[in-house]
Amino acid sequence: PQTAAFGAIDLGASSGRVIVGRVTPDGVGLAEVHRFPNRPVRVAGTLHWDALGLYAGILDGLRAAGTAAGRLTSVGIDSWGVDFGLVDASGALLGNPVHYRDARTEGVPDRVHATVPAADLYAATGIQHAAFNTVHQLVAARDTPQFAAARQAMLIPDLISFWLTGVAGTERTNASTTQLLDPASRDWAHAVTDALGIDPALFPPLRSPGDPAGFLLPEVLAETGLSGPVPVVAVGSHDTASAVAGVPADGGNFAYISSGTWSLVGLELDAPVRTEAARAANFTNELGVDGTIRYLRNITGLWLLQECLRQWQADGQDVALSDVLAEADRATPLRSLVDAGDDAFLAPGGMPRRIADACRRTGEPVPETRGAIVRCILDSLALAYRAAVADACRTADRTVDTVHIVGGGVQNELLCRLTADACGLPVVAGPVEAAALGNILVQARALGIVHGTLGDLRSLLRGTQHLRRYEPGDRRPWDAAAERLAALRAGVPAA
Ligand code: LFR
Repeated sequence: PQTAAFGAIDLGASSGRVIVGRVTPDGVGLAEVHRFPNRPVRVAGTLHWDALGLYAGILDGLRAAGTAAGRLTSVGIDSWGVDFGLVDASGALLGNPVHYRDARTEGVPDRVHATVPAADLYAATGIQHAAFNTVHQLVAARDTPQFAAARQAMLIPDLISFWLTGVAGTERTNASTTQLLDPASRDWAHAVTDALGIDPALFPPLRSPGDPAGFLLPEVLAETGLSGPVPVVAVGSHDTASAVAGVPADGGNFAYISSGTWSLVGLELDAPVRTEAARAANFTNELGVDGTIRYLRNITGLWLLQECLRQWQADGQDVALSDVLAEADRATPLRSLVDAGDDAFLAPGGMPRRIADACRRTGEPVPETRGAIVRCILDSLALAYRAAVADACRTADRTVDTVHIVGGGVQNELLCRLTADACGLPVVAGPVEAAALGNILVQARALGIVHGTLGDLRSLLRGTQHLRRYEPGDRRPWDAAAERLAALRAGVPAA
């Protein structure tokens, strides 16, 4: 059978990867050929992404991909959502893209809502309220000299694609995270852009997963040693869209957790749900591959754990992730709970102290040891997942029989087990590299190596990827804990 090698560029909040996927009509095998750190840089008071550093890592990765695979059939790019670079009339990047964790959007949502009330914004876009949404970042940026010089705004994967090919476009799954797109028409929400005075033509023309996105430029081929022509394919360029495409589900009754720095928890739907109940529950309707809707809630995911680890290491403790997970496994279950979705945990720095502060504020026992802190994080995350799955099912009028966990969090066995217990549902964990797999399968279909629906693509994953199943245990302690968490979120002191 025909084998083809596809390059997936997958940029995450803490690292970037270039992965080669070998695809046959029967399945897909992956090899990570290069991984590089993604280190946000604070300069002159603003937190930035190091766009050129990332691009250099991508070129190194493409070179390694060529060495590993000989030829690449095509390349696809996905990354986190919402952020963008401003580009001038000559195509030059104006400054480094600002990180969504930067404080520039503070107070901006109120200004936006004064023009377009939050309920109208939701009705038009279906996107959950978050200060970091592109709409708020654009309003925060638009009085700057940089913005005055800008002709285009390119979302991160589109910017990388532009640098690799010279062709500008805006891929729809990621465009949906701007909170400026209508998920039903899949075009810009003109009532919103008009009201806010944002010209949608600032974004290059829309394109969908599977659409051609140009060819690697001669200078890129020369830098990487790849032999051309190498087409670039628009994939689900929002990493979560590619990750959901990479969920190895069999049938439709599943919830998913895309578990990385963030946890994105929800359902795949055919049509957006923009009811008042959905808005109150802060569910988003992002676009997925093949016209699907990713109906999900953002939960501050392993960020809490990553930041604690970073703090302990900065404090000089010689400690690794596996150590703190073992300590957490031995710690008392469900002793201290926090609201893992609290905005108080969004910014970097001092995370162990902020978790202790949150417990103190709500009258929860203050966790004193590393094990207790990490247990608090994992128990709280599992409860947040349970609530998100339940709220998604309630507001979308659906039932599920399985929870799929994909992404780096799959490697956290304790969290997978706690999630099964908390949800009272079997968890299927894997694959770790769902985003790269979703990216690669969409390319492979565009190039005619595999065929069919999203369901057909997913069936290729079930045979070839390592999956682990966790059966739920006793649900009663979790029912009680969920009530306790709901009370502390509502500000009712613990009994
Ligand atoms: C995950 C993710 C989320 C998005 C957040 C910020 O990597 O893409 O889906 O809400 O990052 O862009």
